[in-house]
Amino acid sequence: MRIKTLKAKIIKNSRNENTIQITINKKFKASVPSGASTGTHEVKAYKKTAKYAVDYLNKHHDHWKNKSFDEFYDLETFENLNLGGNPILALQLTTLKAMSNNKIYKYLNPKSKILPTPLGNVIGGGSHTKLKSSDIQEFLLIPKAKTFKERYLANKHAYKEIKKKLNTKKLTDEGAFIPNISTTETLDFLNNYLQDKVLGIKINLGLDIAASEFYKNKTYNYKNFSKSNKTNKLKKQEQINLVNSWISDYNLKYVEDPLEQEDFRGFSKLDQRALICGDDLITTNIKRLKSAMQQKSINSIIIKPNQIGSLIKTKEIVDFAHSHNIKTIISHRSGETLDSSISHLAVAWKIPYIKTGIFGKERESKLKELLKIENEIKA
Ligand code: 2PG
Ligand code: MG
Repeated sequence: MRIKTLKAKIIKNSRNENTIQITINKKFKASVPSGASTGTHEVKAYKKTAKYAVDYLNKHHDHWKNKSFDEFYDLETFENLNLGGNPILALQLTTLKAMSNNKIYKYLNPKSKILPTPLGNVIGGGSHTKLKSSDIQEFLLIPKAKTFKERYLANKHAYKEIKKKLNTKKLTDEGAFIPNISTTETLDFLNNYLQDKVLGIKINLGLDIAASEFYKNKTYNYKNFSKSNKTNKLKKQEQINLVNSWISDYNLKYVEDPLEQEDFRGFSKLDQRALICGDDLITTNIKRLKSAMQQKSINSIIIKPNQIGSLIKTKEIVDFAHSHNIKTIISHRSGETLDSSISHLAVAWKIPYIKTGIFGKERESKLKELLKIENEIKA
C-alpha cells in the first residue's frame, strides 16, 4: 500500500489547546495529546508550534507522496523533519493505522491476548487544575478482576458512588473530582470507601504524586496538607518517610513520582512492596531508565510515546523494561484527544497497566477501545 494523500490539520485537545491531526488516504487518522506536568527531560512536543508543523507537512508533499507505508514508517524519514515529538508520533501512528487497517494491536502482535489493568484517575489536583485542590495530582483506582470489562465496570461504578459521596461537580483536566477536603483527608476518604468491594471486585489505591510540581528550594511544599495543618514543608528525608507511611497505612499498590525528577537515589529508599513508578524521573528515555536501574530507584515506569517523540524508541524501552522485570504503565496525557492508539499499543506490547481518566470522552475512548479489543480477542 502506498501513501496517496496526506493531510495535516489543527484540532483542539481536551484542554482546548492546539494539536496536530494527520489523515492518510482520507481514511486513517491519528492525533496526539500534550501534558501539563511535563518532565524536564521530555522532548519538545512542537519544535515551533502545532500550526507550523501542520503548514510544513501540507506544503512538503515530496516527503510522502507515493511512498510505501513501510518506507514511510522508517524512523529517519520523520526524525529529519525536526518538527518536534508530537508531529512525528502523529505521522507514525497514522501510518501504523493505515498499514493495519485500524487494527494496530493485531498487526503488531497477531497473538495478542492480554488486556491491561486500568489505573483510573478518580480524584485529582496539583497542576491539573487552577482551583484549590489536593497537592497530589492523581488518586488512582486499581481494580483486581479477571476481565477488562469487569475492571472497567468496577472503576466506573466506584466513580459514580464517589461522586455522590463527595457532592462536587468540579473536575480536573482528566475528569477527576476536586473535593473540598485536604490531601490527607482525601487519602482517608478513599481508603475508607475502598474497604468494601465494588460490584464484588477489590479495588486498590494508587497515587501520582507528581512531586516535581511542588518541589522548590529543596523542599516539598504542601499547600493543602491536612485539616489542621494546611501548609507543610518537607525536606527530602521527611517526604520519603511520609510516602512510606502512606504505602503501609493505605496499602498503596502504586506510587508515581513520589520525589522530584532528579532524585534517583531518593527513589531507591521507597517501599517497593508498592510499584514505585518513574514518570518525570524517566520520561520514557532508555538512558534514564538504565541509570534508575543501576540505583534500584524504581520497579515500574510510565510509558508516554510523546515524551520521547518516537514510536520506535517507545517500543525499545518497553522491551528493555520487560526483559529486566520492570513493570510498564502506558499513559494518557492531561490534554487528550479522542485517539485511542495507546490502547492498541498496550495490548500489542503486553503492557500490564494503562493509566487514563474514568470520565470524559477523550478518556472513555481509550477504555471503550479496550472493551472492543477484548471482545475481538475472545471471539
Ligand atoms: C502524568 C500525566 C498524565 P501530564 O503526570 O502522569 O496523568 O500528566 O500529561 O500533565 O504530564
Ligand atoms: Mg505522572
